[in-house]
Amino acid sequence: MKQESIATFAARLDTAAHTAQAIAQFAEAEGIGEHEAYAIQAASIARRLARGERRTGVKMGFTSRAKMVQMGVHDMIWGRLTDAMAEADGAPVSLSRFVHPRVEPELAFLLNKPLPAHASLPEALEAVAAVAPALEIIDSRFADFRFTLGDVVADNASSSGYVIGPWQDPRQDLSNLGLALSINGAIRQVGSTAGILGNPLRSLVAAARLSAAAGEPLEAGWLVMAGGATAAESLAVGQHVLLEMQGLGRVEFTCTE
Ligand code: OOG
Ligand code: MG
Repeated sequence: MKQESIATFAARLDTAAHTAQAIAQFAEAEGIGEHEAYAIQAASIARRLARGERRTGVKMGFTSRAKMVQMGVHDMIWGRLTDAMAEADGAPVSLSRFVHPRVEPELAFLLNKPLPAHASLPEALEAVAAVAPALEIIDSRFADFRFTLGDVVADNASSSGYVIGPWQDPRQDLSNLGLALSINGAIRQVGSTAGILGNPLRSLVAAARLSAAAGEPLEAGWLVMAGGATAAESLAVGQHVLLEMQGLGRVEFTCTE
């Protein structure tokens, strides 16, 4: 695929995100493979950085069976996070910047040193300064929230927003923490961090490998979002969203216009 077409698709996705206007899927029709899709993702994030956004880390996608089944995609993917996606814990989140937002329960890692490609599980834990319960707001730029693997990779793995709860000591067993996602006081999803690759630390190891392979090894100060532990829930104005995670506390936000 020509550099020119990569730039064209990157601009199309970036504009769709910027204006909250859905676009049609294109990866299958254009014969876009995984490698080209990641090139489009990189180019669309480069446009955001050129507008002054700052890189804050990496998100993992499809690290749980629940997410793969919900979206019909069966490969692990990753995307790039920027500071413009951050929303404050407990604060109102305006839904006006999204097309059709959804929320999912995640775990976030904060790194205190770089993490090279071939880190072991204990080495990965060594690089973690803190962990937090987290909510990811995903928003596909594709109509009806439907996409192929190539589309969703190009679309930065539907990255759109993230809310990080209170940071906690990572030196505890993170492999099977119960969690409940409630909307307006009603529990909508229950699960466990075990749903994330059997242990969310495996997602961090995978993030280190994939990000380094793209020439961007994980950096000190970066966040890594481990991926949704359960299926995602649709968001609407007026909703209060709460995630409670065993031993790690809670994180929440309210949806406004
Ligand atoms: C793609 C993003 C997947 C996760 O945590 O699995 C993801 C999507 O579902 O739109 O963020
Ligand atoms: Mg996610």
